[in-house]
Parts: sequence; C-alpha cells; structure tokens
Amino acid sequence: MRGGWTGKLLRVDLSKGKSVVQDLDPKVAVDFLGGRGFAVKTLWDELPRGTDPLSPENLLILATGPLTGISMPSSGKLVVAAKSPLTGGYGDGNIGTRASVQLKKAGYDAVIISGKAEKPSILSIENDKVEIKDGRDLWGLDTYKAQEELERQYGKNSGILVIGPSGEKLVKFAVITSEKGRAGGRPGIGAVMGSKNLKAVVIRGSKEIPLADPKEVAKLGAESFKDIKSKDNYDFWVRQGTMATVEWANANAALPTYNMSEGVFDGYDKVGGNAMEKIYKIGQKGCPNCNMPCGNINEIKEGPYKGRDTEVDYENIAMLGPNLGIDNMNWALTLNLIADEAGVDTISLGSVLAFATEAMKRGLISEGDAGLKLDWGNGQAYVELAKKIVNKEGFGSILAEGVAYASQKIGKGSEKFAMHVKGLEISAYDCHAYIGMALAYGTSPIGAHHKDAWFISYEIREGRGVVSEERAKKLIWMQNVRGGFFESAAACRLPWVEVGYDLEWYPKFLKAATGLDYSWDDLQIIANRIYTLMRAFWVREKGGWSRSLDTPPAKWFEEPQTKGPLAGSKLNRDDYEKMLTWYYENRGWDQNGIPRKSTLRRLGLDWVIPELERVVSLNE
Ligand code: PTT
Ligand code: SF4
Repeated sequence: MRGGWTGKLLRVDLSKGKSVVQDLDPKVAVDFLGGRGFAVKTLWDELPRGTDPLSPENLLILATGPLTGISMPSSGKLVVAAKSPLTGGYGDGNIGTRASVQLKKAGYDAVIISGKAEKPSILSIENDKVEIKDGRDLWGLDTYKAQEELERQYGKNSGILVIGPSGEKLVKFAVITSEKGRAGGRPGIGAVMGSKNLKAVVIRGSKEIPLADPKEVAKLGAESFKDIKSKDNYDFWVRQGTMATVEWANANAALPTYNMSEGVFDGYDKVGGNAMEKIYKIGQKGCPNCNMPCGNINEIKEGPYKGRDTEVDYENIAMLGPNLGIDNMNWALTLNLIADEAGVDTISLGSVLAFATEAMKRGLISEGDAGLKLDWGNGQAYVELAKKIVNKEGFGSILAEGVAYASQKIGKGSEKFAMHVKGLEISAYDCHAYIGMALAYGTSPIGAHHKDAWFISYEIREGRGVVSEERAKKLIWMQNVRGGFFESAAACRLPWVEVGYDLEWYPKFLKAATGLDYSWDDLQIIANRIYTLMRAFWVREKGGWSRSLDTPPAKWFEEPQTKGPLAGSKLNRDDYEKMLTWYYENRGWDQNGIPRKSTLRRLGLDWVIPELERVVSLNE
C-alpha cells in the first residue's frame, strides 16, 4: 500500500488490558475502503451470531478511511460502529472530530475494542503508546465536563471521544460525542462503549499520513478549498448550515410535526434557520479540514438553561421542536443541550417524547403511567421527561429502550405510530407524500436514517410520488454514493450535497492518496458489496428476513396529513411493495430481501455463502 491507508489496525482487549497492532490486509483495504466497509467486514468475520450487543464480546470499532485526515475538504470524519443494542443489527454513526485525524496520525486506520474493563477507564492512544487508564474520576460526568477535563489533562488538540451518563447507564440510543456538539452512533453505539466501562478514548498522533503522491494531494486540496469558497450558496450555507432545512421542509410538507402526523407546522418560522440567524446564533464551529463550517452555536435566551449555548443542526431542532409541537426555540435548544450533555441521540429522543405524547392523547397511557401530563408544545414537561429518559428513571426507563420497545410494552395498537424502521427511530422527514424517501428509510442499512439517502431532495426536484423502477435504481445509486462511498472513505458528504462540490474530485483524491485508480463504477461495486454484506449481517442475526422489516410504520399508510399544501397525502401500500420489489431486484436480493448466491459471488462475497446458509436457504 502506497498511501491513504496507514496499513495498521489497533486491537484493544479491555478485559485483558492488552493491545496489539496488526497489519491491515491490503485486499480488505482495496475491496472495502475503510470506515463502514471495515466495520461490517470485521463484525461479519468476528462476531458470533446472537452476541449480546451490551456484552463484552461485542466489538466497538472506530474506523477512518483512505481520505480521512488528508488535505481535502471536510476530511475529518470518523465512523463508530458495533452490533446495535437498539436494533440488534449492524449499527454505526459518523462523527466530525479531531479524533479522526489524530488516529491516522497515530498510525492506525482503525481501532477494534473488545472486552470490558474492570473499572471505568480511558483508552489513551499516543502513537505507539497505548494505555488503559483509570477513568473513575470522570465516570458520571456529563459529556461537556468530561471533554473539558480531558482537554485539560491531554491538551486541546487531542482527539477526544466521550460518553455521557446515558452511555454509562446503557440508554439504548446513547451516542458517542466529541468537542461539545459533535455526536455519532445513533443506534446506541454510546451504550456499547458504556457497557465496556469505557468513558473516553483520547488519541494523539504525530506521524505523517502516508500518501502515494503528497504533491498531488496538496495541489488538489488547494484547488478544492478554493472551489468550495467560490460556490454560489457558500455564504448562506456558512450562515445557516443545515438549519435552512426547517423552512424548506415546511414548504414541502415534510417537516415532522406531532409525531410525524403532519408535514407543516404553524410556528415553523420561530424555530427555523432565519430565526436562528437573527436571534439565537452566537458562533460557528466546524470539523477538522473543513472550510464550509456548519456547526451553529446558539444561545438559550429563556428558561432553566438561560445563558447556556448549544450547537444545533436541522435534525435536532425538527425533532425537538415541531415534532413535539414546540414553536419556542428556547425549549428546543434546551432539549438539545440535555441530549448532548447526557449523550443521547436527539432524533430518537424527539421520537420517543412524541410517541409518548401521542399515546397519551389517544388514551393508551395515563398521566399516572407517565408521571406527568404531556401535551404538544409543553416544553417544560418535555424537559422533565427528557431528564428521566437520559437517567433511566420511572417511565423514562421505558422510553430509554427506544420507541419499538416502548410500543411493544404499551401495546394496544401503538405500534402503528411508533415511528421507526428496524428499531431505529425515523429521522426528521415526514414521508406521507414521499414514497421515494419512505423507501430510503425502509431500506437504510442501520434502520431509518436519512444518512444513506436524502432522497426527498431528489424527489422534490424531479417529481414527487413517482412509482417506477428508475426511482428504485436512483435510490440505490444514491445510497451507494452516500452510505457506501462517503461512509467508507470516511469524509463528509456535505460539500457535494450542499454546495455542489463535484463528485469527480473524489477519484482524483483517492488516486493521489492511495495510488489506485478507482472510477465511480468501481466505487459503486464496492458500495454494493458493503450494502450486501450489511444485509447478510442482519439476515444472519435474524435467522431470515421479511419485507415488513424494510417497511415504514402504518401511520404513513393509513392516516393522511390533514393540513398544508399536500393535505390528504398518504403512502399507498401496493405502490410501496412495487418499489420494494424493484429495489430488491436491482440489489440482487430475492423477494424476501435476502441476497442471492449469484449476487454474493458477483460481489466477491462467496465466503459469506456457507455461513449464511446455516441460518437460511439462499436462492440462486
Ligand atoms: C447523525 C444524526 C444527525 S444528521 C444529526 S443532525 W444532521 C443529529 N445530531 C446530533 C447531535 O448533534 N447531538 C446529539 N446528541 N444527537 C444527534 N443526533 C443526530 O445524529 C453532523 C453533520 C450532519 S448534521 C449531517 S446531516 C451530515 N452527516 C454525515 C454523515 O452521516 N456521514 C458523512 N460522511 N458526513 C456527514 N456530514 C454531516 O455531518 P450519526 P457530526 Mg453525526 C450535536 O451521528 O449517528 O451519524 O447521526 O456527526 O459530527 O455531529 O456532524 O442535520
Ligand atoms: Fe463538519 Fe459541516 Fe464541514 Fe461537514 S460541512 S465537515 S459536518 S463542519
């Protein structure tokens, strides 16, 4: 390997207190790139079927890719992955953090953490020096305080990953956080870290990242940073970032409102990008190597957290604002800060709060059951319940298991409005009117996340509600670019998605970094391989598959939107089934969503066949 990859993996066994450095198999690097690709390959190879996600046997994987840390726009991303305690399937997330660059500079492409430390611990990686240190002093601290303390001890430029009290207490949607405001691992990767008694990972590196052609990387980097700054919407992006999506989603009847019952919200403008810019925004933050920083720091102006600040994106505000009927930005910001400090996912938090409210409004749970009265827009009550969830107290401990579990516990038909797919709460787009986006959620390989395909923007541009094989193929292409390439090269996708930075730059950077010629056709094949292996992992865990696991909740099919420009919209089941059939066919999976033998062979995954055949019979 000439560059891009360091060629080394660090394995840490917390039970034994030992670490070992291994060579990265060059074929794995070439065929799976890194990040998500490495993670799913490792979990498939090493995790026995049925492993309890919160047991010491689960593996916590921190993985970079060949583009991470190089002089390329927005290359400071790290994938965190494990078998998910929330979904029971493959789970991962993506964090913009100094830890990504520091890991490459320390000389590793990935860290694979197994076992469980005897007592709360910190994993410290400084180049070749790897230590498991006593972390008891930090246990119990929120993510902000833990971050501050670690920066004081190890220096501000260290790469720091921490969990909060929710990760320690194994809240099923706990995340890993970094630098007060970056978070990743929606499917409970923070709980996996907590189950290992691992409070933090601190990484410091001082080596050069190996590159096949360092001059070419520097040249492409300089041109690219300039190119990004010249884009028409650069200034607006830096001012509002993802928050402009609030107004856009409302205009297109996709803003999640009242537990995703509606797509428009009366008070949207009070919690939108414009209001943020005018009233609440006090600062700006970005990930490493990014010249289009989008971290919006906002000040809370009223309420119990008055004067504190918190970093927000669209998903956070949409799920903790309109989805709860909240039109006062201060409450949405307060809930966001509670989530970040405790270290839970804001999307899942917004979803379980909204689910509980709907259950109460439908008379399925009482004030006595919940310990308080929930009503749309009542920020005070949501703050109270959010604190119970992040600390697993009373009724909060049921919601802390996620919306799928809570709906099973409550029963009485509440599954219909438990807004999740495969156990992961749906991120912030209402899909009553968007069958393509509904399919994107249905088939996302970690559960309902928009990261694999923000198909709704394509649907709005090219025509809403189209049911065709072309659409299913386009969705696969988009998933492959976003969830296959960006999650595995481990770079931020937003330069491409948001300011129109050309995809053609990426093969050039790959060539300059690794010396290998990847075309976009090659990258599509790699992505197909990764998606098919992720599906194989799920199938092995479940002992089979069913189309219902790739289908959004009944609410979107049965209860139309009642307000806004698309009032009356709902999904049609027959149309959804048609789209799902085309999706499976074009992925080379059978009509139950299980990869075909011929597909596994074509993608170089023939070694998966014998093991998969132990749990399910495969079609040719
Ligand atoms: C991501 C999901 C998102 S996606 C958001 S806002 W978004 C929420 N952010 C949370 C948060 O913050 N705190 C918290 N406690 N929970 C949160 N949950 C939600 O998590 C993020 C940006 C954003 S902002 C997006 S779209 C892009 N996502 C990328 C991605 O997934 N891959 C990639 N290669 N590039 C990406 N670029 C953008 O990064 P998950 P971040 Mg994140 C505070 O974690 O599990 O992947 O879910 O990473 O560093 O915060 O940057 O409107
Ligand atoms: Fe991070 Fe935003 Fe830059 Fe992407 S665009 S690297 S999320 S600051």
